[in-house]
Amino acid sequence: MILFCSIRSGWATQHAIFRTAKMMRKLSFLVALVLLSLVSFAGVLLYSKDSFLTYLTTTYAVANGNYTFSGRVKETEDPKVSQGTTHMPASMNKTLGPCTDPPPNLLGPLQVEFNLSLTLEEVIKEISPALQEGGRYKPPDCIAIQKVAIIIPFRNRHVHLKQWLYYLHPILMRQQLDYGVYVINQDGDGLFNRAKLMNAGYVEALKQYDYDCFVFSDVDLVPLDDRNIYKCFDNPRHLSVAIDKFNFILPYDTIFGGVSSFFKNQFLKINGFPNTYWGWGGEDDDIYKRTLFRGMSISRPDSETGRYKMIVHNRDLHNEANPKNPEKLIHTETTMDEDGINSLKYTVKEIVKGALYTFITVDIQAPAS
Ligand SMILES: [Mn+2]
Repeated sequence: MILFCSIRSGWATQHAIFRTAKMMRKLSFLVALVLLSLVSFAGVLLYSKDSFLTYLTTTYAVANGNYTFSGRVKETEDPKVSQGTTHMPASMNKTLGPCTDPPPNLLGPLQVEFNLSLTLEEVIKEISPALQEGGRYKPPDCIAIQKVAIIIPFRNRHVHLKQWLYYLHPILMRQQLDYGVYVINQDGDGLFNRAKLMNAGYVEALKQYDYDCFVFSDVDLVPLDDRNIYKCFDNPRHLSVAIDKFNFILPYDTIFGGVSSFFKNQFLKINGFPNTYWGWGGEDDDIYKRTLFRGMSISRPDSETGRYKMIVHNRDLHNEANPKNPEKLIHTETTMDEDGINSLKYTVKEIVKGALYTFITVDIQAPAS
């Protein structure tokens, strides 16, 4: 019995080993099957994810109509990397977050005196270390909320410009804007045309950088409060609402001169500014009417934040008040479609990238004064 059992158990053991081997073969077959299906499942997943992405990109491009191929490519890039490629090492950019709104280091009310004794060289020495060539700036430790081109229509006002630069650059830096300063200099001594120069400034600034906001400023206006942010808003903005020259009140409700800001799409919506207002006056009222005719309103800071100091000066030569300008305003609604950025003609004579600004001299075919 014992022997039998041992024989039997020996047989049983053999049998068991045989069964185990058979099971092992079965098992490894199963494992291989599972692995194979896992691999093919992963393949299907990857493929469908890819085609899903392609599908998304395509519908987005179609839905947005005017999206160009490069625009679509940009969409898929890492925004942090693409934002900073121009000026900073990639390793730094990875850690940059968006700048806070409002900016943290604003001072509020400011002291501004126009008896600045510094020479332009001294102003350059003081301010240019923080800037890139051509008067460009990006906040070093965060990504700016807007890319702003500051456009200054100009002729023969270098003394004013020096003071504007001295006061504005530090303010704009504290406002943490990704900005550039463009001084648009009218060539020759024909009649001055502020609005046409600003149109040319819009076009030229866009050739330099992908700006989304445009601030148009007279050269003689300096803000007295850095909470008046030089950026764009839901509606075109009038920034210079309380100027010392006008006892810090709006001279009239619809005034839109001095300093204003437009998003690119707001500017295009009104066909830019008129090109046909030669000499002083009227163009700012035309721009105001364009804005209303296109269903927008004027945004303004309060009269505390919007305080300005204006450099006192006599009316420039070749910029006398033009009596023809006010009557043109009656027709803005019909003229604005053919007089604007779509009819702008000028030639660039020279572009100089200085330490504090980009100086662009343009021939705007001005009539003799
Ligand atoms: Mn002035």
